[in-house]
Parts: sequence; C-alpha cells; structure tokens
Amino acid sequence: MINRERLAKHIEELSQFGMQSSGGINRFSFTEEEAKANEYIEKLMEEAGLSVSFDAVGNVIGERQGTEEKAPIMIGSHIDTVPHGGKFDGALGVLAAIEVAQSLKDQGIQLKSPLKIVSFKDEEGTRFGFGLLGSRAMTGILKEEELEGRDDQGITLKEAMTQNGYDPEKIGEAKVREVAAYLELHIEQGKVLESENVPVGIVTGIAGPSWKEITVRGLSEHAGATPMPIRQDALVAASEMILNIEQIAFKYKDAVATVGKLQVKPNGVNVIPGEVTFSLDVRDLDNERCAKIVNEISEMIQEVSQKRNVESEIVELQTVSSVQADAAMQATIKEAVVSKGIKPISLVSGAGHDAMNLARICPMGMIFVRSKDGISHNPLEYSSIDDCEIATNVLFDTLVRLDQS
Ligand code: HGY
Ligand code: MN
Ligand code: MN
Ligand code: MN
Repeated sequence: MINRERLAKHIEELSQFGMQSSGGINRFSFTEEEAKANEYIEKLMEEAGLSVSFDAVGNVIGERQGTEEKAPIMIGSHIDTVPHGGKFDGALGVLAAIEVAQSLKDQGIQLKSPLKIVSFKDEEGTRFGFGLLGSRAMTGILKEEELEGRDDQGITLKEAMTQNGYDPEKIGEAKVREVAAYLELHIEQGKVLESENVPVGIVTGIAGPSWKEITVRGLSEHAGATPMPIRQDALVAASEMILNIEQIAFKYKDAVATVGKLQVKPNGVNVIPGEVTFSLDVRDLDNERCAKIVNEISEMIQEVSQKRNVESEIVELQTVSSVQADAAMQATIKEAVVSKGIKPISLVSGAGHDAMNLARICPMGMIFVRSKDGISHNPLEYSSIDDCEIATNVLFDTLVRLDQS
C-alpha cells in the first residue's frame, strides 16, 4: 500500500512551483520555475532510493535495479503545465510513480525488472508550438530542425536548450534502447469516471492532436476613413473561419477542434486588423478522419480568404498519431482495479499524453483518475486524495503484476 499523506503533501509542495496569484500554475519548459520543480522531483526520487539523471533534452529519470538483467518497466508523466494550469495534470502521474518507488523501498520489495521513472520534458508544448518533446526524444522521433519553434518572446527551443546547458546537437543521445512496458497514471480531464461513479479507469486508446498555425493577412487601414465594402479585414475573416471550424467539428461525432490562441496585428482600436495569427487543435481517435477534418478546414480557410480578399497561410506544428493501449496491459490494469473491488470502466483519452510516443516502442497502459466535474487545464482541476490514493495503489499493484508476468 502507498502512503496517502506523503502523496498529498508532495502534490501540494510541487504545485507551489510556478503558482500564480490567480491559483493557476505557469510551469513551462526551460524556465526558472520548472528548473526548481525538477530539483524538487530529483530530491523525491533520491529519497525513494532511485538513482537520478537528466538526459540530453532534460527528461528527469529515476532508476532502480531489478534482481534480473532485463529491459526496464517505465512509469512516467510530466510536470510542465499549460498557462494557468492545475495541480494534477501530469504532476499526479510523476508523484504517484515516485510514491510507488518509495513504497517499494519502505516495504523492502525487490522487483525482477529494473524500474525507470520519468518526468518527461515539455509534454504540453506551451512555449514552442509542439509538445511531447521529452518522449519524442526518448523514442527517437525528435529531429534537430524541429527545435526552431519560437515562444511568444521569439526565443527558439534551440536557444532555450542552449541557455539551460543542453546541446541541441545531442538530442539523439536521449533515445532509449529498450523498454519492457510503459505505464502512466493521469487525471482523466473528462467526465466519464464521474458519471460512472468510479475513482479510476482503464484507458483503451488516446486521440492524437493535430496542431496548425494559421496566419491571415489583409490590409491595415484607417478604421474611420475606410468604407466597409472595400476592407480587407484579417480579423473578420479569421472570425468567420473560426466559426466555420466549430461547425465542421460538429459534423463528426467524436471529433473536437479548438482555436486556443489568437494574435491581432497591429492591435489598435482605430486600425483595421492587417494580420491575425491563430492556433488550431484537431483531434479524432481515427487518424484518417482527423486528417480529413484538417483537410476540410484548410479548404474552407482558402474559400473564406478568396471571398474576403485576404491571404492565408497554414503552418504545420505537430501531428501525433492516435494510439491503442496494449490489450494485455489493459487486462493487467483491470485485474488490479477489480482486486480493489472497483467496477472496471474502460475509456478513450481525448487528451494527448507521452504514452502515445511510448506506445510506438513498447506495450503501453494508462490508468485514469476521476476529475471533479471533468475540469482540467484550469486552476479548478481537482482529484480527491481518496481517488489519488486508490489510483496509486492500482498503479503499484499493476507494476507488481507486470513484474511477475
Ligand atoms: O494537449 C493535450 O492533450 C495534453 O494536455 N498535452
Ligand atoms: Mn518527502
Ligand atoms: Mn495537459
Ligand atoms: Mn497531461
């Protein structure tokens, strides 16, 4: 069994790194707040008897030997956040993994398999336009040219890495040789477990995000002296596009599409917007349907541009394939859930996770923890310590079962 008071204390302590007066957390990759949070995680990992290292992109890795020389079982998640994020997204998964290691140590339990606990770098992609940096590097799909992504201050990921002592040319060294299995505990960030009245769930698959950046270029002119019929208003054009994006997404039952960021230039009260840049996030568990939706949106953007005499450019940020969780892993998690007397509920993850990348190199399984009101990416994000304790015990139990299988 795990120690719920210790877990609760660590959730509170970690949440203080990047905490804003609004109650939201800003803890972005390669920032001071994140560096301090990583030091805190490093300390907890060492207390839990793990030998800790930082790899070539800044993943924090805690390792524990097994009694047998074999591929490690990996448990991971992330501690970086979205802007004004909550206390649990990613953080709970990392702290639960450390709590499992600490409990193994406290109880003197030796596993056959080596154990690797990972706090992945930049899962959210808040700063540089694409996410899952750490798990992409660890699974060998991160390319050096991808480090050109810029944050809102114009700093590239490459520059941020260098400023923090990492060599962008060495990202290939982060690639892991082999992993026996990957497990991730994460908050659900949706309403299914709450509606089923269960504290934990078994993830069947993860819908991969497709991100684009759209720039609409019109003509900045005088707001008072330019008659309506001759305007090339980039913001009105973008607004029509964004409403159409919503309508296109509604056409596909399980798809979602979101415009989360928007910048207007020159952003003056008395200036007709000449240029607007906005983000697009499209998700559907079916990869083909996701591509079809993105295509339909791209065609619509060109049609609206023509009609409104503006130019539009669509830049690819990231497209992550949707993945299925390994059937045997799902079955093992289900055994652990049932052994605790809990109704086994299986569900899809609409949110993306590092597990999507690990699923390409080894069997992957995810354990979901109930989210109050399904809220996430919001300071109101909350999972009860009861549910966190139950889920962490399911994680512990699943690890021991995997090790014995
Ligand atoms: O965007 C996501 O789905 C995750 O929060 N990174
Ligand atoms: Mn402690
Ligand atoms: Mn998130
Ligand atoms: Mn997350």
